[in-house]
Amino acid sequence: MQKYEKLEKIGEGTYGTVFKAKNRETLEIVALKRVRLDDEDEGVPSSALREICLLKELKHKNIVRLYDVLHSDKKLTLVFEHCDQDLKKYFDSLNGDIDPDVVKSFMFQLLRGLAFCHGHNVLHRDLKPQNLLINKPTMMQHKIVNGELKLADFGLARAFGIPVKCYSAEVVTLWYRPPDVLFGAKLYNTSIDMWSAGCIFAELANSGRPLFPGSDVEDQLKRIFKLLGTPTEDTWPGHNQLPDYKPFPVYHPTASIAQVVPKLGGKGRDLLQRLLNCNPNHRLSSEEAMAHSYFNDLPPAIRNL
Ligand code: Z3R
Repeated sequence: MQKYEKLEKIGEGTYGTVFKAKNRETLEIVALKRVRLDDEDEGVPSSALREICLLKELKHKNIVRLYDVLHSDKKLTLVFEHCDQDLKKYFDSLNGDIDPDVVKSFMFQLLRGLAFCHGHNVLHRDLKPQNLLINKPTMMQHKIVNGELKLADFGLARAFGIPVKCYSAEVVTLWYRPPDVLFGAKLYNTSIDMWSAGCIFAELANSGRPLFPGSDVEDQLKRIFKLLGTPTEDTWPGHNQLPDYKPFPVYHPTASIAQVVPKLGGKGRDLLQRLLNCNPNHRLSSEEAMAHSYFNDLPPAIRNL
């Protein structure tokens, strides 16, 4: 730890506080995340350590790099690439709307990061604006590089589990959780992240207004079904067999998703609808979503960013 000079606190994550820090030798700026586990006396489980060390190999421009894993005195500190801001702070700082081209650029980068991780069989399981990091536009090799977006905390959920409360006693948000998980599904696959990506897409399109800001599991599901319709045995066979299933009033899908994302055009709404499918088997994959016609006019500079 002497290797780093701790600077200011930059975030409160699910597992611990994040600090900006400087490598004393290279002067490189990094983000240090001290992971707090439920039972500090027990030390870090070896299974978790193995999982985390594998994440060091996950290298992609839309994934926050995990440079190092420091393990001593039963404590765990993760050394990450530093980024300018998280998407939550960006939303909070806005005074006006996000440009539709920025919505498209961020959404494409989010999907590309997901495609890379899913291609390596790594799920996120807790995607939310707080763990999407952005870099402000900069000049690179004489070109303006439009804000980059990177996914943080990939794979941590499998290593440590998702607690009900953050280490800081803050409640873990349900806003980005799909109905299958809310009904207690235990077998996860990549579709869990695709639902969250849909919720984040709508939030981007609405300049930071969350789509389903539920207060508890029941309220969360009610908000989802009021917009998309209550699932039936036809639309989602077997959903009523899930461990925490409970029946809901029969809501019919609202005439159009257009009312909730008025600034998104027809193609964007179609993509959103295909991500927000209650039946996990019918949700688009990240590769399919990247190939959607909404992205047809994405500038090559961003496609190749
Ligand atoms: C890795 C993991 C989590 C975080 C990382 C890197 N960087 C974070 S959170 C961050 C947050 C801000 S700046 C950098 S903030 O000032 O916008 N809260």
